[in-house]
Parts: sequence; structure tokens; C-alpha cells
Amino acid sequence: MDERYRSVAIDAARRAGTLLRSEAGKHPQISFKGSPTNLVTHMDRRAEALIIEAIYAEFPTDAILSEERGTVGGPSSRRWIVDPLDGTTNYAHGVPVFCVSVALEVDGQTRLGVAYDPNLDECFLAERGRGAWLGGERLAVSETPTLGESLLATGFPYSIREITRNNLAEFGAFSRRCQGVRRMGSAVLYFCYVAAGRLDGYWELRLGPWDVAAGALMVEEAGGRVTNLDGGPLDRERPAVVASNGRIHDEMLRVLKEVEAG
Ligand code: 2AM
Ligand code: CA
Repeated sequence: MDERYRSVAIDAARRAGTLLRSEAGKHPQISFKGSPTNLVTHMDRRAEALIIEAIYAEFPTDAILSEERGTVGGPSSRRWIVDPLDGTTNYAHGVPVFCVSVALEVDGQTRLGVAYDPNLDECFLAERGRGAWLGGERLAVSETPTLGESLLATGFPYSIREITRNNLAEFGAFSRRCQGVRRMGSAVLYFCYVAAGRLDGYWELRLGPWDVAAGALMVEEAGGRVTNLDGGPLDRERPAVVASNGRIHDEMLRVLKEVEAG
């Protein structure tokens, strides 16, 4: 991947994250996207504008898919996928667990992923075929061999109040079988933590493409495995995901199957 793509992605994610952090805790203006649990703040939009402008300044003919604006520009073989603020609910409540995610797809394949956590000043980078990195350190998934010894994470869909398959049964089943299930509120950071070996696995039933693009590459490049709930490839538009160190993956899939079967 050309050096320029990497530096634009890192620079845009870092600048947006720094902006978010500098405004954090200052009573954000909150509005709702279709349901009372799906929040957006004016800061999601300010961070998004900064990233889109940074990409367009360098690559004016590229397409961009970003969470709040949808698709802009293109068509082009290059598509940037942006979540300007992953962890909006945390942000709106003043909890310092959120990040910025920028990925680049070429001909439908993710090539580059950056996730920046401004609270810990951690910038995660993955490039297809070149590994996943945190600063100068190459990331590798954990070697935890069994579900019983593992630490997992998950999240719940915004439609939790309306739908029956809302992940609460799965949450219970995994909680009884592993060392703990964390629920931090940022999908992108879960992927990064699986890549870094901090978590052994992560699953979630309903995400957007911007929650997954950079993170899934991060886990794969760190030697882990990312699939849908059946063990197959991700649905790119409406992904349901299981991401793990690989070793506990089949056990995780089996638990999901058992819960689905009732
Ligand atoms: P967000 O903060 O960018 O909205 C919570 O488990 C995590 O999953 C957050 O990263 C949140 O992203 C995302 N998320 C939760 N429900 C979602 C849904 N229905 N569609 C897309 N992303 C979702
Ligand atoms: Ca978001």
C-alpha cells in the first residue's frame, strides 16, 4: 500500500480523535437516529467532516462510506470506510472509551485499517499482508486454548428493545462458560483488543460496515480469525461477527448455535 494512503488515514484518525477528546465531557448536543438507544452527537459530525475533508484533499476521486453521511463521491475502485466516533453512547455520557476508525478498500477488499483511541493515545494500524501494529510493536492474538480460560467481549444492538434475538441469551451462555464477558461499548476497540491479545474473542450480532472494516483486518493480520455466526465470510453491509484468537473460534460458534437452537 502506497505510503500516502497510510499517512492520510493515520493523520485523519489522529486529528479527529484529538478533536473528540478535547471536546469530551462538554455536554454534547445529542439527537437520535430512529430509536431512543441510537445516539448521534454534533461531535460525530464534526469528526466526520474533518476526516472526509482530509481524504478528499489528497484523493478527490475516491469514494467514502461514513456512518453519518453515508456514501459520498465515487464510484471508484478505492472506497474509504469511516466511523468518525465509535462508542457514541460512551461519548455522550462522558465515559472515555471511544475511538475513530478509518479503513481503505480496494476493489472490494480491505487493504488498510487504522483505529485511534485518543484516551489512551493508542493508534492501531493494519495493512493486508504486512501485519497489525500498535506503534512500533507488532500485534499477535492470544494463545488462550479454551473458551473456559478466555476473556470475551460483546455489544448489544440498538434495537434491543424491539427484537427477540437481542444477544441477551448469548451473553448469558458465554458468561457461564468463559472467565468474563466485557461490554465496553466500542466495537472497533474490541477488534483491536483481540488483535493485541488483550481479549481472546468478541462477538456481536448486528453491526455496520464502519464498525468492522478496520477491525476485522486488524484481527486477521494479528493471526486471528473473523467470521459470521456460522463460520462463513462476513456480510459486508450488515455484518454479524465472531472474532477470536482462532483457537477458541469453533467453541464460540458452537455456543452461538446452541443458543440459536434454544
Ligand atoms: P457506534 O458507537 O459507532 O454507534 C456497541 O456494541 C458498539 O456497536 C458500538 O461500537 C456501536 O457503534 C455499535 N453498534 C451497536 N449497535 C449497532 C447497530 N445496530 N448497527 C451498527 N452499529 C452498532
Ligand atoms: Ca459511530
